[in-house]
Amino acid sequence: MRTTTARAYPNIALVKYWGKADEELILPAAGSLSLTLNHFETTTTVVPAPDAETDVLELDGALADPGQTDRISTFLDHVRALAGRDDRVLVRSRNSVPTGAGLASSASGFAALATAAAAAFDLDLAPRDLSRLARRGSGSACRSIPDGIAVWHAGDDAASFAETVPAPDMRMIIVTVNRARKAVSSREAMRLTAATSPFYSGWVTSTEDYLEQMVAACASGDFTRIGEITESHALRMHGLIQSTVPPIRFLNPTSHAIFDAVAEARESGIEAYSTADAGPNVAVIVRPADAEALAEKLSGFGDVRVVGPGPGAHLLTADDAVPPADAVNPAAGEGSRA
Ligand code: 2P0
Repeated sequence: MRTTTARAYPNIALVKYWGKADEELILPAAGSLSLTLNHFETTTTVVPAPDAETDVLELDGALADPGQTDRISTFLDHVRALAGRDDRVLVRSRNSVPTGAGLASSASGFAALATAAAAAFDLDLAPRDLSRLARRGSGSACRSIPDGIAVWHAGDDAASFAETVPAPDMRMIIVTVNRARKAVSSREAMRLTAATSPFYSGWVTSTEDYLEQMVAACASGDFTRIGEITESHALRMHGLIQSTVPPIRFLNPTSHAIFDAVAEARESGIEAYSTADAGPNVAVIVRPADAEALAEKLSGFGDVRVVGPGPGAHLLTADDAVPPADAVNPAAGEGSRA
């Protein structure tokens, strides 16, 4: 075993994942397609701790709470099973935005952890197998393993991985409306949707249809069709989520105002389309040449940032290792070596 460091970026889906076919294996009910960003990264160092009895997680310079540590420990059990080893590890992870603050993402977190942990345990995984491993941490994490625009296939455990697909260059404008931690997790909200929405089966079949159209639109470089599907599918997802019992609403009035402003921009000749995940923040896809002008128009709604297609998860050198919590904050590491 060795100490390793990896970096991964969040992804935003243009065809959304919302619902599982298998909770244990984290298999999606339908495929999805996303753009991996080149900002908001997570960097994670895995340090072998052969004498420790439990895994330890340091998150953003402080010891993580037991719930977060249990979740990564369960994930690390999959890595240990693949490696045929029982070693515990110390995980140091740092997000470029605070965890739980709207944009910090389980996708970048588990993609970075999967990449660092696989290398720490000397696993030599093919890209698709690394994507399958990341999926076990959080479904959307499998899409942050490959570069750029990635499709995550529905299917059984062997078939359900993400891979890059050809697509035209584009930019995404992230409009951060609210940085608060969301009231309901995606995982819980997905479960409630499958259990209570009368529209769920229609959602699954129509997602498969849209994904097929989206892959074709990406291959032919048809930005207009990519955008139409993106915005329509996002609104369908939010309609579906609002149809749960009890209802869940992630979009707020500012989110709706941004969708309206983007529609107005389209009327005035800037072709752009909106999407939003399980929260009020809005992501807008736009052609590269129009990105700065549209970002300026949207700047009144919140923090705006223009991002582009980013790299898949990758290993870094020892120079990039995340420092120990007690080096960042002397009080935070107390107890971590008990
Ligand atoms: C997506 N989301 O496709 C959708 C759209 C949020 C809204 O994937 O239970 O954190 O860990 O597999 O990956 C968020 O779900 O859920 C998500 P788990 P995950 O990006």
